[in-house]
Amino acid sequence: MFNTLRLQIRFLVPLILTLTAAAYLAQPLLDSLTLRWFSRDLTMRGALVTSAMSDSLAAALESGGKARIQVLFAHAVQDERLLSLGLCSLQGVLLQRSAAYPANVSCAQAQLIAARDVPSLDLESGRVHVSVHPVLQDGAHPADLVLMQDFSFVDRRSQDTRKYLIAFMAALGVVIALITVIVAQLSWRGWVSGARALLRGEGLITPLIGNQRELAPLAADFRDRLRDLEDTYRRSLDRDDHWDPDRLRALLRSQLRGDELIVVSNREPYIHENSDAGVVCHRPASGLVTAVEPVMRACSGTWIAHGGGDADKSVVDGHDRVMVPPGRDEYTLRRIWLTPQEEKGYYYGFANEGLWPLCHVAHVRPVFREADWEMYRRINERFAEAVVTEARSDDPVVLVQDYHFALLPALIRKRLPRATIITFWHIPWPNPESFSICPWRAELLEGLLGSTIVGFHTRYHCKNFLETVDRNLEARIEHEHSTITVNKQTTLVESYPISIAWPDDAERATWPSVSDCRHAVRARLGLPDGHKLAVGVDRFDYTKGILERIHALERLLEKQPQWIGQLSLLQVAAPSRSELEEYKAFQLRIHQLTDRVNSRFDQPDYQAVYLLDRHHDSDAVNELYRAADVCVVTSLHDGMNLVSKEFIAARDDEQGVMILSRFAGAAAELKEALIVNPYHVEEGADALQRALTMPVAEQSERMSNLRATVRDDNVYRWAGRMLADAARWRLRERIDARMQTPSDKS
Ligand code: ADQ
Repeated sequence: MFNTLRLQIRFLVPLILTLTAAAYLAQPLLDSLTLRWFSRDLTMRGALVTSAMSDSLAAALESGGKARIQVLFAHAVQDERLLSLGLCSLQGVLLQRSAAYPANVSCAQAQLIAARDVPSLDLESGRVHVSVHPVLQDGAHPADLVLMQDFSFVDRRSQDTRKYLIAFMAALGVVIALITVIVAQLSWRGWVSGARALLRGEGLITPLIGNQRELAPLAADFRDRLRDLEDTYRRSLDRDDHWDPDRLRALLRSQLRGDELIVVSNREPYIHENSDAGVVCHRPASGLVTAVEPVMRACSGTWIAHGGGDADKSVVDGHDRVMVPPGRDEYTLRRIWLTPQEEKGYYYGFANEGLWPLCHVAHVRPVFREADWEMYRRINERFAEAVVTEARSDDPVVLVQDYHFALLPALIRKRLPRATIITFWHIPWPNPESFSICPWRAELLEGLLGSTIVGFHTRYHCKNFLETVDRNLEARIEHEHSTITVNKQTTLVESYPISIAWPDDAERATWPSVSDCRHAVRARLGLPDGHKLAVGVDRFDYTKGILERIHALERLLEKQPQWIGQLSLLQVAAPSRSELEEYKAFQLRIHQLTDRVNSRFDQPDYQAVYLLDRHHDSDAVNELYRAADVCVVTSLHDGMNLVSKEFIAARDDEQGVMILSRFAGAAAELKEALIVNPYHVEEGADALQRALTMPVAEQSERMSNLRATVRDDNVYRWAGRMLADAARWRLRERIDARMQTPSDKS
């Protein structure tokens, strides 16, 4: 308001001054013009007076009646504007003059003055107009009449005109200025609302211009160009080089300006459990935790998760919070408590008997129960409340993790409309046909579309998601920009391949050497150092292809019996979801298969398969990777698979071969691995043979390329790309909010 006023004053004052100056400059021109007009009038008047007097004057001249002429003159000058008269002979002799006629103005002088453009003469009494007219009668011209009329009124009028002109010009200036300002204001408002509408994507340019429909393609084009620029910028960032914790922190500070980070996941990053030695804390076997924990340590903030450890309650404060990692206190863990019944419905039931098999093509039927769905909704609500409680501002950055919280983004959006919500789906997204099995598919999609960004590991999963939304909701989908708009809420759907934190020099310095690891692992199994080991590290889950892996080993031992007694598969399987029948049956089946294969290739001090179905700490897992000749990942379907990346990071000796399922998201990045179809047992056996016989030089070549990929595409890049996209989105929303008028907001 104040700015507008200042703008108007700045515009108004110079305009008025300019017009006043123009009035001053125009005055002389106007004076000379009006002088000529008046002069012409007086000359004409003089001609009329002369014409009226001509007969009488001619008669008086003829009769020599000077007195008669005087009477005529006296009679004529009774008109106050006619000051004096003089009668001149044709020879220029002043024959008669009225009383006021100046004696020093001869007939010749009068003729000269009368011949001027403006025939005026300044006398003591004032300015007079001089005109000379022939006295005519019956074609004869006996004399000339000199008339002197009052001309002083011209000066008076000129002064008046000047006053009025200046006042008029000043008033005109004010009027023009006001009109201009009003028009400018209206145009500006029109432009602003047009721009606002453009940003909102409504295609309106300006009410002043009017025809919205004609301008809509132009507005859409403008928006597209903006998005293209943004996409190009994003891609240029993707090619960017090194990402580490410092860079991630810097990005948070610079682009999100210290905005707070809240992570929500079902699995907690640290579990406190009672043991004989008291309360112990350990990290769960979870790809999500492996990836997100280093990000959280870099950024700090709050991680909200289910407190599942039997000693979890004993270490939290009055607000169910505990600082972690233990002893380093880098971020807050806020625990949510679930009853066994809630866990059964929400976690085991809807999430793991419904959504997990729904999203993985592993030929296990999803089970959807109404009661599980109700519990899933209720627990999503509970976590939404916790997000609101933990948020210190009304626009936090919330990272929602995984399929346990499909409803959470919309629930948070309802409570914190300005929050930036990034939802990352760690598992595959199925095609629309598979997804349509779910009775609550629309609700799940609507829930997810409360997010600012929905992230998947691969473009393929993004494509499936876009198609699923297209099939199930009334939504505007822009495939070229990968966005979905439902009820004015736009969500970016993007692929962010997850990864691990690349170990730094300090961490690597603590690792035992590869030969020590080889020796230690083999010694524990009673095997010689030269014994070949293929290693599998997984949660004990039917999607991980453990069965297919053992079949491939069995086939190899059939085809290449020289390996019997020389080669074993060491499979570590962290117990997972063992409460579920499907998992129990699967785990039992793997034990039975292991027993069968082991008895088939039985030899003293030798097992073809060593199955260690227990949790290992991260050092133990790293030791296994370094001890392995081959790492086998044969997932039937996997969002990414971090075991493959961990194995590569562990092999700083650049030895060891990676066998990787083509159905794991990681296969798109780890091209130098031996890529296999896990369902094809023969192919699996051949890949094992190839890996075991691969020359050292080839191993080194492949491994160094794999290492470069995982080092560059590390988890800080994963988080950095998402947060940078979120930051751009926030900026756009802030600009949009600034453009909103109160009526827009209401
Ligand atoms: P997960 O299905 O858990 O992850 P994955 O990515 O392989 O699968 O991660 C497993 C993690 O658990 C690894 O860090 C591994 O070291 C650890 N682990 C496995 N067995 C263990 C054991 N016995 N003892 C200790 N630790 C063990 C989900 C998706 C994946 C996706 C991740 C991350 O299913 O596709 O890669 O999230 O997004």
